[in-house]
Formats: sequence, structure tokens, C-alpha cells
Amino acid sequence: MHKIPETHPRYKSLKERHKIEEGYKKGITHIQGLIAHGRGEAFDYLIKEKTHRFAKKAIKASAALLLIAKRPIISVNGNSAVLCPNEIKELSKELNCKVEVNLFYRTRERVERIVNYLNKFGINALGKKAKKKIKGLNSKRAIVEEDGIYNADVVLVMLEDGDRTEALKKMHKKVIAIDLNPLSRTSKKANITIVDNITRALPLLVEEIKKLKKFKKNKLIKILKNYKNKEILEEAEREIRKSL
Ligand code: PTJ
Repeated sequence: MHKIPETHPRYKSLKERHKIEEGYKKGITHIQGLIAHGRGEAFDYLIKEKTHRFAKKAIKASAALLLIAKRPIISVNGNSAVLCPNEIKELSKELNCKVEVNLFYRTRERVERIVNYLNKFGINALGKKAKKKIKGLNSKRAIVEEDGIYNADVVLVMLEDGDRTEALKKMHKKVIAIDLNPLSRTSKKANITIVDNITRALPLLVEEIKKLKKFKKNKLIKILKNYKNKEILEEAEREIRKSL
């Protein structure tokens, strides 16, 4: 990997770019994933590359929902696999939940490569045996495992397209999205949207889950009842306008 001096003012951002580049060379990240990453970078710049109050509130609600869930699952694509494998491992360990590789640009080879890559980080991901289909979704993201996304009650998605979020909700699942763009269809359709970079949001989500684990169920339900996603997205949008 290209060596970036740690003193570089944009060290973290450049490091993430290089991870995506390496991921592409390994056949894990799709070439379109490079464009998606650039889009994310632009939004991250507009929120000053920090985790705001609106994201922290969404992280807290997400932790509560994931702890209440009976069959939560983490959906992983080519970008999230290379950016956050350790965090995905931590999260699945804390929740004792499944991880499934689910791709927009799905090929059998790519799913296999990503499953094997995650395996090196101690993640036993589903995805290779996907045969079920999410109703009303025409992209390859519809192909899921029966014991995975198909039967899950809460799905955590990262770098998503709005169609699947809508289709999952029609199947009466709750969707948590991490998306730097508060204006995206995914952000608007999800039950909870964390407007933050996945590289900052996932470690915070793990910490919040550790904290909320000690809470009784009725306290978790109260957190969820008080949460309003529309207001969170408006807060995020205001923050972006402020920086323009
Ligand atoms: O499933 P794959 O691996 O075959 O690839 C699918 C991609 C990522 C190519 C596909 O989902 C895609 O084209 O995504 P979009 O439509 O570009 O949407 C990506 C969204 O994620 C955008 O709203 C970005 O702002 C956001 N995003 C990008 N990077 C990050 C991010 N959000 C949070 N953290 C990031 N690091």
C-alpha cells in the first residue's frame, strides 16, 4: 500500500482512499465503489468530518433497536468490507448476530472473495448460499440467504441504494442505515439513519451497545419512542447548509 506520512493533514481521509483502492485491486470493492466513496467524502467534508449530535442520537437509537431485535443482521458490501472489517467483527460479537455479504454488483466470485476476506478477520459471513429473493426488488441485492437477511427483523445497511431499504421495510423489517448523505432515498426511507462516516459511526455504535446492554427493555423502548428520524435528517441538513 502507498505510504502516507502520518503528519499529513488529510492522513485519515487518504488512508481510507487507499483502502478502497486496495480493495478494488483485490476484487472486493467494485469500481463503482470508488465513485460511491468519493460521494461520501464530499458529504463528509460538508459535515466537517466529525460525528455530530444528530449522528450520536441516531447511534443511541440504533443500539437500542439492535438490542431489542430478535434476529438482527449486518449487511456488508465491497466498501464496508475493506473500510471496517474489525468494527464489523466487534459489532457482530457484541450483538451475537449474523453478517451477510449482499452486493449490488453481485457475482458469485465477488461474494466468495468478500466472504473469504472477512473470514481472515474472524467473521463467518453468510452470502454464498443465497437463494431467497426480497420481493419487489429487481437488482441483485434482492438475492439473500433464508437464515440471514430474509428472516432478519432488523437490518443494518451501509452504502445503500434506496430501493432495497424500501423493499426490506415492505417485508416488515426495520432498517438502520449509515449514510453520509441525509438527502438520499436510503436516508429518508430507513427507520433510523446515522448520518456519519461508517469508519467513525461503527466504533461508536459498539460502545453504545456495550453501555445500553445494562438497560432494561422498557428503557430501550423509551429511547426508540422518543427518536424521530425526520428531525435527525433535518438537523443534518441544517449542519450542511451552515458550512456552505
Ligand atoms: O454492493 P457493491 O459492493 O457491489 O457496491 C455498491 C455501491 C457502493 C457501488 C452502490 O451501493 C452505490 O453505488 O452506492 P451509491 O448509490 O453511490 O450510494 C452510496 C451512499 O453511501 C452515498 O449516499 C454516499 O454518500 C454514502 N457513503 C459513501 N461512503 C460512505 C458513505 N456513507 C457512510 N460512510 C462512508 N464511508
